[in-house]
Amino acid sequence: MNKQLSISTLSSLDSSVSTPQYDLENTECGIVHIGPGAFHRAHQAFYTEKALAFGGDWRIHGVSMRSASLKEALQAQDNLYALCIVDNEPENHIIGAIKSLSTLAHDRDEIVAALVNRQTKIVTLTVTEKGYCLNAQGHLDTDHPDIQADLVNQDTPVSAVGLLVQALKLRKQAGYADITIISCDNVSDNGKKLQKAVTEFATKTDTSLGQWITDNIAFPCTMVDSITPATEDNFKADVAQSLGLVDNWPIQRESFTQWVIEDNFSSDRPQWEKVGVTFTNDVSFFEKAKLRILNGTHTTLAYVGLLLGKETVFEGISTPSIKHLIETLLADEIVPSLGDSTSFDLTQYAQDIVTRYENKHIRHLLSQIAWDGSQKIPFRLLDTIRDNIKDKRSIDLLCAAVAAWCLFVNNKAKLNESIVDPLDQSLRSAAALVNFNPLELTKKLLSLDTIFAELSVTESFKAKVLDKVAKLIVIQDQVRHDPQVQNQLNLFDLLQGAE
Ligand code: CS2
Repeated sequence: MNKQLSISTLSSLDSSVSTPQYDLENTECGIVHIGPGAFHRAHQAFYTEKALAFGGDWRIHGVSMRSASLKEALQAQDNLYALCIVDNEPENHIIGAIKSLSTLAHDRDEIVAALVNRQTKIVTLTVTEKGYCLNAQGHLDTDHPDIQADLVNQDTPVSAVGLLVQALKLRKQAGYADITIISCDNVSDNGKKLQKAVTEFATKTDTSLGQWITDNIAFPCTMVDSITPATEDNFKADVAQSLGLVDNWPIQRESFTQWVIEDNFSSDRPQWEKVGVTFTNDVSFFEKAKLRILNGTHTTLAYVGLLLGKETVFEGISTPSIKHLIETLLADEIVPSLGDSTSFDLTQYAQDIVTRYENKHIRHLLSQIAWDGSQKIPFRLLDTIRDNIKDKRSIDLLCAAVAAWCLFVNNKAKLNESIVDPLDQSLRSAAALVNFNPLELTKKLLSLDTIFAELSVTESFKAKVLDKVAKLIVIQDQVRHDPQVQNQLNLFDLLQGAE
């Protein structure tokens, strides 16, 4: 039986495994991270791990807003975990950056103390799109049940926004700011939107607090990128065999990783620039390109691929008709929406992303990417559609992706399967109300201004999505009848064309 990964068993690891290059016992926390999921542990924690070798008390106190599972899993191993780079040249890293873990439901006082601690200089967040409680206009959604609860119970917030405001209020009372709050989620203008949500919430409770936050706290925008699939049981077994130690929750990711941060801090920070992080005055082009080219095609692959019975990104991109659809979507609709760039070869960037999808070592489930569609589609597809309508470019395949989401919702509802999405109940209720008629459901979904904003009353857009739903229903039925037919399908031709 293998021993457990821990500080005391690190010395048993093969020399090819990288281990913490700083004093684990005596390096304190300088960062609080909210939402320590797989992506944080594969990306920001990786960069911070490497930056810790250059000194400073920059270990991380992780705060889980909902589940205690990570804290329970890692407490047996000194919060160490393996990060496995699964690519043509695999690497194994033991990450020690996370020093402590708390769960809001059980450790609230500990969490607030960490956020108010003068030594805490950075708060980073990966709470996913839904964690910001934003409305379709990018402002705080004051109708959100968590926000409504937190405005009443300001000392026991359940939202990340409410928790941040509580901490900043206490720091203001203590007489110091000296902290930078960094969103690391796939949200356009993520730092600006987080700042808006936090200051709008604070101002509702105390105008002077809202102004103090505006004047003293930096919310830099970022672009984050590394494909990080969820950990499955067979991967854990592989890691145990490879390391010779048991890791209760190892993480895997591709070798490609990128972190671009706006150089706007109201505190000191780790020496991230020494380990590959890009600092710039304007993140917007990096972020827009990545959100649209990678995340836009990821979401398209997820819903179109699932309709055709695919399970992973690799399977989807390996299907000629799907790859042709993705490449045409990029060339004709997404890349042109970004305009010309003198410093960025967008065509090459897009090709590189398709190549990343063809990484046979990565088992990235389409069902995972399909989570939270109502929260992702606005950033990944709708902003591109808006630009293309304005500039009179095609939106055919973008509308096909929206249509595939509508059909996905109907399929899940019809099977009475829950949808991982904050709107699960209302989406499935809407489908039931129209007796699971996909075209009727699509009309209902497109009328949701909380998702589609002004597109919910843009008739040309809605007509095109309905046309694509009708075409996808035919394709889905053909594939269900004869799975082999998909290799003869030319999705692009089938989906193109006026409604
Ligand atoms: C994916 C992202 O699950 C998803 O929605 O599109 O997590 C994607 O893997 C990352 O943004 C890649 O950087």
